[in-house]
Amino acid sequence: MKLIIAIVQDQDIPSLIDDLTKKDFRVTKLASTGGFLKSGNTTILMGVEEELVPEALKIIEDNCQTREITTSLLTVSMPGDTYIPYPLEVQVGGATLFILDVEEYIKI
Ligand code: 2BA
Repeated sequence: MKLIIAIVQDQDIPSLIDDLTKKDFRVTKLASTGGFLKSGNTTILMGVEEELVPEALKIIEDNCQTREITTSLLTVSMPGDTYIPYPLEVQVGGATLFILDVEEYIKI
């Protein structure tokens, strides 16, 4: 078995969870926050049999879009201790995935 950890944009979650559960994948959804943008995203945990990993990845790929986000994280220092926000454009997503081997899967 593999553990898929997927970090996904919040907007993509409703359709993604629907499609995964329709195909009988089990999913746990966690609220998370990106370190760079400091805004909310969603982390999903999925225990998946190895032969089903490609199917799970395809569903994730089909539901998770890449988006351009404009943020004003950066500030430019001006004379006289003034800081003005400087727009920064970053590309977020589709999804960031970690796929780990599961040593044991126990339900009690
Ligand atoms: P954030 O950390 O909020 O990052 C949002 C987006 O900002 C990233 O999109 C990337 O395009 C950009 N970004 C991140 N760090 C940057 C930096 N030091 N300089 C310039 N741009 C930077 P994604 O790569 O699609 O990542 C989306 C979210 O996935 C991240 O949100 C973070 O929560 C998670 N993530 C991505 N890579 C990760 C990793 N190696 N480990 C843990 N979490 C990760």
